[in-house]
Order: sequence, then structure tokens, then C-alpha cells
Amino acid sequence: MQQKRVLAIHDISCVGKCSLTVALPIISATGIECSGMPTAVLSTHTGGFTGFTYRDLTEDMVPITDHWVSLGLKFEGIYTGFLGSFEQIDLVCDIIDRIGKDDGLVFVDPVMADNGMLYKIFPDTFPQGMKKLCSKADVILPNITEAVLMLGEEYHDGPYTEEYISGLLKRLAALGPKKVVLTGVNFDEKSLGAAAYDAESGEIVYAFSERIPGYYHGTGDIFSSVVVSCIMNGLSLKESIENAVDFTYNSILRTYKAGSDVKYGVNFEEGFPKLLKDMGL
Ligand code: PXL
Repeated sequence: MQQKRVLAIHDISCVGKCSLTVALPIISATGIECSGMPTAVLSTHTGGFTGFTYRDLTEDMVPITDHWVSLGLKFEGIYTGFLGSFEQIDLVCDIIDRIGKDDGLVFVDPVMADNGMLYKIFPDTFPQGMKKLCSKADVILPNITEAVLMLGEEYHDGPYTEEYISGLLKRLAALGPKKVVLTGVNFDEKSLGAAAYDAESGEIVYAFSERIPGYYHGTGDIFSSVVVSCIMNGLSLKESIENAVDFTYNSILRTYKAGSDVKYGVNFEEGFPKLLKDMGL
């Protein structure tokens, strides 16, 4: 059988373990070829560091795509994350049309906000642009802040009710994607996890772990990369979010126990043997 190929479209934050520096190793480790299109190059991610460098790569994205089109390249999966500029949203919509396989899958993680706040580097119009990109996706993976920003609703902290979460999932599915994976879901103070909705079957599934105190950078990208890997490997939506919650939780736990500086990201590398076993690989 031909090996599947995914294109990850994110920035490269050289240090700090997020975006391409987690998507590439995680997807590759699960046996899926992972190519990368960098949207920007930063010395570190923007969360918790000051003085980082930022080189926008918007200008390179069309020539890169043109070259791949000339090679006849098509991808079974396209997974988009942090985009470097508003203009890139339209470019990525076009790139999906040009190099996504007709029967391929498009995963959009609308990375732009957390904890009720849009990241400072983005303009207020950014959520409306991301909403458009989400309408082209098969699977979207927002956190609760990103979800409410795209829906034009007010953010509030958890714990949430099951009724609120199922309503949010259905309003997000109405934007166009076939499946919605929502992160940062909790129904009590002790746990944290994800909910997923399959708009075709109407099924909602959940996965939770114990909540570990603190804020851990890059964990949204780690979670989404595992979901992409699991779905591309043919696992169900429930199995995919269970593996992603477990892998992310254990990465945070190792980092918490080690007392590491959390802005440098979490120790996900030691979790691969268990992930591959849990995925049946
Ligand atoms: O993990 C999300 C992310 C990705 N890329 C960059 C970021 C962030 C979050 O802060 O700053 C550059």
C-alpha cells in the first residue's frame, strides 16, 4: 500500500516546541509522511517570550505551491495551524484546492487564541478569516476561545455543561466541516479534555484526563497532531481524541514533574512508545 502523505502548514518556531517542530515528528512517527510548508520563521513562539524574531513567509507560499503543482504532487491530508498573516488565510484556501487530493482530508486548527484572548499579533478581523478557512475543512480543531471568537459569542471559563458543549459543537459544524474536535472542555474542576462531533452520524464523543495545574505551550498543536495522525491511520474519532488527550496529558505530567520552564514546551518525545502501542502500530 502507498504510504500516505500529509502537508502541515504552520510556522517554524525554532525553539519552544509547537507548530511544525511538533507536527513533523508526531505525524512521521505514526508512519505517515509529513511534508511542511512554513508560514513564518520565528526564533521562539510568541507565548511567554519577548524579543523573538519574526519573518513572514507569505511571499514564498505561492511559488512553493507552483513548484509542487509542476511535480504533480497531491496530498492525502492537509493540516493547517498557525498562519503568519491575514493574507495567508486566502492563500491557504487556494493551496488546498490546488494540491489537496479530491478524496483527501483537510484538517484546520484555527490557532489564534487561548484563555478568552486573541493572540496579540493578530488583528480583530482574524477570527472571521479563520471561519472561512474552517468552512473548507473536513475536520476543525478549535479550543473554546477560538470557537466562540469564530461564532461571535462571548467567552466564559469552565466548568461547562454538556448542553453548552453540544450546542457549541453543532454551531461550529454549521460553518461547514464534517467533524468538529473541541479542546479545553471540562464538566468539573478536576478534569480537562476534548469533545468531538460527527455531523453526519450526529454522534458526540468525549475524552478527559486529570487537570494538571499551569499553562503549557504548544499542547494544542501536540493534541491536534495526534488527532491528525490517528484519523490518517484509520482510527475512529473517539479513539483519536482518547489517544490525543492521553499523549498530551502524559507530556504535561512529565514536564510538571520535572519542574521544567514551561515556555520551552512539554516533553512529548518520551511518549512515542506508548502512543504507537495504543494506536496499534
Ligand atoms: O502553539 C500555537 C502557536 C504556534 N505558533 C506560534 C505561536 C503559538 C502560540 O503562542 O506563538 C508562533
